[in-house]
Amino acid sequence: MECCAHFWRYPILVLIFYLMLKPSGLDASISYKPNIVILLADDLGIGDIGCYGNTTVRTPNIDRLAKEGIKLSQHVAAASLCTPSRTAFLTGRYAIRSGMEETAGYRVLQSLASSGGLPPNETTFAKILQKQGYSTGLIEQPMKVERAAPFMLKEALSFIKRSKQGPFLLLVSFLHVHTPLVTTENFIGKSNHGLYGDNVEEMDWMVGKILDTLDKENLKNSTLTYFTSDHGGHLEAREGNIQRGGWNGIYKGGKAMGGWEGGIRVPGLFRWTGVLPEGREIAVPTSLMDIFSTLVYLVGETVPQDRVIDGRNLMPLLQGLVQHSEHEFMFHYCGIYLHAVRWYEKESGNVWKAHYVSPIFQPERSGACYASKYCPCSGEGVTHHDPPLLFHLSRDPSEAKPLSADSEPQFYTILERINKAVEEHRKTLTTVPPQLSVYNIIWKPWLQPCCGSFPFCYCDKEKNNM
Ligand SMILES: *[C@@H]1O[C@H](CO)[C@@H](O)[C@H](O)[C@H]1NC(C)=O
Ligand SMILES: *[C@@H]1O[C@H](CO)[C@@H](O)[C@H](O)[C@H]1NC(C)=O
Ligand SMILES: *[C@@H]1O[C@H](CO)[C@@H](O)[C@H](O)[C@H]1NC(C)=O
Ligand SMILES: [Ca+2]
Repeated sequence: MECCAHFWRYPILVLIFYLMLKPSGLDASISYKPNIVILLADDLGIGDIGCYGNTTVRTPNIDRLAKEGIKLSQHVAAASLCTPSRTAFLTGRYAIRSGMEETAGYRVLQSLASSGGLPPNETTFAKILQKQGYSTGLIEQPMKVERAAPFMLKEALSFIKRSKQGPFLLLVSFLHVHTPLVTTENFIGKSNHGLYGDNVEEMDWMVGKILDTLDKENLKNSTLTYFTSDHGGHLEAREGNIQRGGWNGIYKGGKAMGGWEGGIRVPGLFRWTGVLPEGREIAVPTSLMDIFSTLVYLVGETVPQDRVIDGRNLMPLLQGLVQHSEHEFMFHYCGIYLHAVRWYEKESGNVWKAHYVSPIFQPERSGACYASKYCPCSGEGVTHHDPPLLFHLSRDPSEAKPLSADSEPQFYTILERINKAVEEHRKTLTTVPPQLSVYNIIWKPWLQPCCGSFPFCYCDKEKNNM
């Protein structure tokens, strides 16, 4: 099977995957190329973190990144599910462009485990950085293995020490805080929020160890450190009445919902001492896809010109050289269905969001799909809105009060502008072979194929074992 570059393919139980490449550009002066450390949480809610307003979960180390760097407060995942979000993150492109979004159809898959993958003609930032002489380490936590966290941490720290002459790219893909919440004894029962809180606090401890090592090795000023989550917390992850998924703070909805803010607004912290300001918050819309363009810029490369890249270089914004992000519109997909669109109106600073489709909560008004564990993207489980539900996101971040032509004089003008952007966006989409598909017209994300390795990450069908 033609699948992802071998960089991303390895058996589930292989703990660590290192790719050490010799610098290829002979004359490349690498002294100014920063090391990159990416800390990627799984299913973490934005409301679980101290520096994003949580007062009872203790995350002093993640908070330290905010204190010593930049906190993005409107950082948005390209999708509210693992695979499409991580695909977009790696490639700087909406997953629909690479066929890595769910499609609905009756097709029976021959083998779930091998039916799809990141097409080899997609370019990840890891590939580009390798070409620029970066040592690359991807460290993933194996599933459900006790003592996995300390082992994984040890590998991350030894990678840093081994690669400190630089430049290096370290991507730590936490299993935290996805169920089943494998947590070492030291942290069990220590938080105020049960096993979920324990798991968040354990991850924070791991982040702290990594930051301490960077400091100790004198790499703090030469390393760009980035912390984020692949999407929002999973509201429906419950065992009886016990919450096992994350908290999305003031934001409505969560994981697997295409448009609601809770599924896509995630923490975004950047630290690069001496280069980026410290303790600053940036509230304009930014995307997880931006890391692609940012890293490509930092290594002195240009992004691929033969395809649409949706991410934007964040450096000018992070350094405070500009006030606006380059994202005028963001498209919020649920599978292949466009559910909502965000419009950042730069002149006024207003952020609007129009929902064309939204999931039907069950029970009604519960804020999630507790009956089915995941909200669907299409079919009978969704409502189509005509006119779309429009929110003034900057004034109403909880998406509580939909606007109308009475309450918002510009109502139709705003919708017209957004509709036009959708039209233009659709023109940029090409037909690509679908990489993911399901055997039922009803979207079932837990059936999505996975090979257990990044960006396929942890599979929700594993939950059956709990
Ligand atoms: C903090 O996070 C926990 C765990 O997700 C959650 O239950 C709690 O409501 C949050 N507290 C605040 C103030 O956001
Ligand atoms: C790191 O940068 C900070 C801020 O610019 C500076 O005060 C400090 O001396 C630098 N440390 C090293 C080891 O270069
Ligand atoms: C990759 O190949 C597929 C199949 O031939 C094609 O549809 C797609 O446009 C290609 N993508 C890029 C980025 O070249
Ligand atoms: Ca996830």
